[in-house]
Amino acid sequence: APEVVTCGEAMLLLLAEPGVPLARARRFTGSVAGAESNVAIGLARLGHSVRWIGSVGADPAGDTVLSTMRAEGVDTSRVTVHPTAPTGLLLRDSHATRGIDVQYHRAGSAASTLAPESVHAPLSSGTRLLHLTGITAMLSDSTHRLTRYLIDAARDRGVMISFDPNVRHKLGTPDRWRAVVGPLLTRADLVLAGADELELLTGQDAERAVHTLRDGGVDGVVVKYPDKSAVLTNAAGTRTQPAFPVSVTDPVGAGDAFAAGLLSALLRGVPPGRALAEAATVAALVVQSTTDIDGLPTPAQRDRAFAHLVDHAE
Ligand code: KDG
Repeated sequence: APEVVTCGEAMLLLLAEPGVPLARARRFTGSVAGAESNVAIGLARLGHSVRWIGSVGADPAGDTVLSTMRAEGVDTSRVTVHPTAPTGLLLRDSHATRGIDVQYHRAGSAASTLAPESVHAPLSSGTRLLHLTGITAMLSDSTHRLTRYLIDAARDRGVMISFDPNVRHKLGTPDRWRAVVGPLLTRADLVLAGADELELLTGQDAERAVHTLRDGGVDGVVVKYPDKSAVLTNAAGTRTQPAFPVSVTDPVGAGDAFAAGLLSALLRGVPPGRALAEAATVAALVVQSTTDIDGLPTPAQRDRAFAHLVDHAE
């Protein structure tokens, strides 16, 4: 039975050659993107049993997504193949410093048709953690319902919920994000969010939002700041983890990598300070390689990088 369950849209990623703007790029690398599938792969590589719930089209892109998830050892038993709607597609470029150009082709995709009715027994008896992001809630009315259904199912069973709002402005106006995703935050046990995202979703500055969320029943809140530091506030207090100084090849996927690193540590009972440092290590590995997932480490690779980065940070 999977220890962790995630649910969301995984897309075929066409990644432009490094440093070349999307409109000028001639060569593209094929990979798989999707915040929740990234976290699923991250946790699977770190040795956890993970189920990813999603839907793909009956098309070659869907085959790529499914075979990639299966090759990573992720449980795809709840993934449906939609007979007519296509697999979502994402084109993007990558630069260390310039803004990244992202082009979605996902309106009406197979994943946007997901609904509570289409997912059979999402959680299993051994499931300890449900990880969700705001992206799924924003895809369509039915995926918004699915998100709330999964949250209810997890809460009924005492399964821990981690939630990353993952605000993507191309998916909706700030008002819509606030209306749809804002109310989901206090239903989670752990929230991982950028300071700007918390401000957008709660209308409060990040520090105040952390207190409001904790008063609303959220156990732990991780706020990620523009200087790339992360601050975890929970019952044990507040801890700050700076980002490790590494040279960035492709920053996309850092948040998902951080989430996978942190969730793995928490599932293993690692104390908060070390858990944050492991999360920052996994993020540092992902930004040093292209695509969202190439840099995601095995436990041995994480531990080796951890020793190296912590050494050099002192
Ligand atoms: O978290 C990285 C994601 O932004 C990327 O994989 C694609 O899920 C994605 C999205 O909706 O932007």
